[in-house]
Amino acid sequence: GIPANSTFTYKFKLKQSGTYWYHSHTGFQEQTGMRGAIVVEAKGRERHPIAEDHVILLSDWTHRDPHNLLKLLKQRAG
Ligand SMILES: [Cu+2]
Repeated sequence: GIPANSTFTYKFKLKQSGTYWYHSHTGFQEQTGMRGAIVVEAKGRERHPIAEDHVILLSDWTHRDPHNLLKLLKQRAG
């Protein structure tokens, strides 16, 4: 985990380019919005001078506390 109000720089070799998403696997951080998009551009590939990419990340959302929501999911058959 990364403490609040601090940073961590990940270093790893990229094997391919593309559009991906990141998200947390800690607690319910993903469910409460700790997620986003990462665009990895191919090294050395020329970009089209006019083309522009726009990433749209869609998600469902609830204002319920995720801990309470999980309890409901595991207790009610439906
Ligand atoms: Cu995951």
